[in-house]
Amino acid sequence: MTTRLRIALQKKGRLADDSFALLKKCGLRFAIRGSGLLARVKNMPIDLLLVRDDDIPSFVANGASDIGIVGENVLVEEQLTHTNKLDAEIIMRLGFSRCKLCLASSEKSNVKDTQSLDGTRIATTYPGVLGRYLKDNNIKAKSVEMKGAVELAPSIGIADSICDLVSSGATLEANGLKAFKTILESEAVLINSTRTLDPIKKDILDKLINRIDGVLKSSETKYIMMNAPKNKIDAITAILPGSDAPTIIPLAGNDELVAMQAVCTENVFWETLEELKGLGARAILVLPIEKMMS
Ligand code: PRT
Ligand code: ZN
Repeated sequence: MTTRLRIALQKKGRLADDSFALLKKCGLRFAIRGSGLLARVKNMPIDLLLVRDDDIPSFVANGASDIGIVGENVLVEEQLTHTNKLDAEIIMRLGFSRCKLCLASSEKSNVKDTQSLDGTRIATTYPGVLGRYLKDNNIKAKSVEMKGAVELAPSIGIADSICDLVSSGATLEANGLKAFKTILESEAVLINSTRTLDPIKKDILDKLINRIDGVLKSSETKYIMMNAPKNKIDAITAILPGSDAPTIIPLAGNDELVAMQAVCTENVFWETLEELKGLGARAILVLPIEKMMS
């Protein structure tokens, strides 16, 4: 039987689509169908274990899965609330599903900042992270644990403030709440355990990590091309974000302009293009890079 690396992923929810998309960009071919718990990758010795996100850290810790993709918020919460130390750690940050765990209160509430939390009740689905924050900051507030709909707690009178995940802020606003403190910043992370991995699985994992690294780098990296005045080459080179020496190509029959091309490893914003134009660059093109390997 071939040795296969097992990756635990959220089956359905806010992390699922981006996790599947990342693996597909890494060249993994698979289909998610029906209610199955396992999906087989067709072109690599990898199986996907499709579960609820909260189970991912413990599945990785107890060996039911070799690695997993989960929100850092869930990883930290599971680490803080498990009775035994959970053997799961971050291998790589993945940059999607970014959110913040925030303290928030109603605009009419007496709780306006962290100094006014003593003696009050805070509703949350994150008792572990909230408990650690309160303890580290010596705040004497009571945590009211809920399983969901935390944003409704102040209006129904079961808490004075809440501690919940925020991404766009629309949910807080719709419930008349305002964030006054971020206690954790989170994004999707790739996790494994500290156990020694079977050498065959280790090879598969190393290959996957290299590909993920390539996908993440190429998503920010752009190829930029333009025509530029010869006397502005240095000034233009200086503002190209995260690029090495650009390629300079003469233009037939033109003594004043050259073609410049460069790989920019950081985001190229509109502001940069406006600056380039201000320096006399013309016909500026920014192209995506599909794959990278250094
Ligand atoms: O079923 P399962 O247990 O697998 O999923 P789940 O319902 O527990 O989690 P899910 O799918 O909602 O979220 C999975 C992960 O996505 C979270 O653990 C975070 O790491 C990440 N994430 C990113 C978010 C959000 N953004 C987010 N905005 N998770 C939840 N929210 C909720 C938040 O709790 C609040 O209710 O969205 C609301 C706020 O959103 P905004 O945009 O209005 O601020
Ligand atoms: Zn969950």
